[in-house]
Amino acid sequence: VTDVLDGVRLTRIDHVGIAVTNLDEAIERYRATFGLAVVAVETNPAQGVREAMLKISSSDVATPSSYVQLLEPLGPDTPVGKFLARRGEGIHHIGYGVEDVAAAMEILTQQGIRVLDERPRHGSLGASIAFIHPKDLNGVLTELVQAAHG
Ligand code: V0V
Ligand code: CO
Repeated sequence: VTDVLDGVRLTRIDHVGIAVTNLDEAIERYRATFGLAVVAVETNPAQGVREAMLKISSSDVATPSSYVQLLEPLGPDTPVGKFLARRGEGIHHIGYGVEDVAAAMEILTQQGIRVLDERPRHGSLGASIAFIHPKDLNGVLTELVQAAHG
């Protein structure tokens, strides 16, 4: 259980989002370098991306996996398209796990943190997600991830 004074409880690092210019080449690079398995490649028009989730498997079965998320923009006037034009390829956001993304959004809004979404959005692998403005978290675009199936 969380409350406003304690803030939002983060459960884990779900994924690191990396902006890339060519998704297929980036997938091959990360596969060849780390042997990561591609568990999903999805187009998300609402977020303006085609993205791949590459699984970092934990050796401890009790620990949930985390992911590298490779993000290719669908066009220049999208969050990742603007980021690439401004900064080039690199870390775009970090996604933290939360138990209840809607509850988390409410707590953060009450704290005066700018939540960029009015309601949870569809994320990869069936997750519910919401973004927090980078200027309110020390320059880091931050995503809250409520995974599918709890
Ligand atoms: C922009 N800025 C960033 C940033 N993007 N700072 C850190 N990390 C980023 N990724 C800074 C930028 O340098 C400017 O700072 C300022 O914010 C305004 O930038 P802008 O280019 O004018 O961009 P805005 O304001 O139009 O949009 C920035 C925000 C936007 C963050 C509001 O990108 C957004 O709503 N992002 C959330 C959605 C998203 O990113 N979706 C793609 C991932 P200065 O120069 O003024 O100091 S989708 C995903 O992860 C999914 C589907 C999933 O995980 O399942
Ligand atoms: Co993400």
